[in-house]
Amino acid sequence: MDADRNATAEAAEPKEQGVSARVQREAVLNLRRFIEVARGRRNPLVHLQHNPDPDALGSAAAVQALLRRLFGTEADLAYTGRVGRVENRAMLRHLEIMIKPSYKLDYDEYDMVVLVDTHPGAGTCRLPEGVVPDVVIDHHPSVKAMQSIAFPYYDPDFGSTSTMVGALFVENGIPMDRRIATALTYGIRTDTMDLSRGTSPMDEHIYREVYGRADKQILSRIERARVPQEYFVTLERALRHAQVTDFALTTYLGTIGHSDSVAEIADLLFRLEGIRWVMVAGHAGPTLFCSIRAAAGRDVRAGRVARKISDGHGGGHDTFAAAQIPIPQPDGVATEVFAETRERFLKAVRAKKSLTRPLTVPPDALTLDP
Ligand SMILES: [Mn+2]
Repeated sequence: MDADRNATAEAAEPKEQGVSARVQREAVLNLRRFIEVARGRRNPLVHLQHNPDPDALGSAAAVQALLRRLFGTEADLAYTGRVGRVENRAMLRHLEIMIKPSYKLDYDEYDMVVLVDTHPGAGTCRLPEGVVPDVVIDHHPSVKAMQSIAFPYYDPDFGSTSTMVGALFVENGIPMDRRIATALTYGIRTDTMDLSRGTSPMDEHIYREVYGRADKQILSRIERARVPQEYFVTLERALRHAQVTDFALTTYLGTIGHSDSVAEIADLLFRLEGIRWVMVAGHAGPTLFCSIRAAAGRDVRAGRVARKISDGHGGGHDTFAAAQIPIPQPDGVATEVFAETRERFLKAVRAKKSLTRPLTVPPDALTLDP
């Protein structure tokens, strides 16, 4: 067995060396460009993706630590939306990551803006009108040009933004404390589903480095964070409303406390055997939030489906995506917008509507009321 493992390790080595040589070359150049832009700036701001996820939180905390180490400056971290998921709130607490609501800040007071885990023009970017970031660090596929950005560190080959920021540290020999290593580990882990989706060898390489330095106790505390009763109320509704149509599962959560619930439930329901597509929706205020999951395959483009069902108010990756659909005000009815969105989704993924069955309850018990 040990011999086997050694043989595998040897066979993997040349490829691994190629990857790490490339990552290192690029990380050296990227750090140089980052320093060129950041040098002399006394008051930097890191602006996060809307409704920041662990990848946004981890990479932002790491950029803050990088600026502190390079220039001795203290960057503020600004966010819009909410940090909803309990794991993500536990991450903020245990890793002492301080984020400030964007509306409380005066952007004129900052002399540099770094945008992380999103980019101008993306649905998840809520930079105030007129603010042009100096640096953009992101891995989300983009169709927008970034000519106006002094340093666009942008590469959709990476599985997470945390990998990209981690590479700046690791490949340039910049010391990283346990707190930041733990934050980046959790960022990479969640964005790539434990290195199983949208991952490149670069992610594996950087992950190994940061995981080695991470605080495993804290990681486990974050992952096993307690959930409020509300979570089970939402889960029950998700199961009751779930319908399996051919190879696609759809469900409606009714009113949700925070937009992360749709993603959380989508991940859970995607485990159903035989399913290739999942769409979970719920509404908060005048918006229907949708989360989409897809099994990887030829011509599978979840991001495109998200854009299609939302007339451009969505996007994402090939196997996971999200959309925010406005509910017409003042008379729009969320359940009707959901029913319409579901139709468009099933059409977009070409699921046969005649093959519809409820996931758990008999059809006559099906109602979209909460
Ligand atoms: Mn990300």
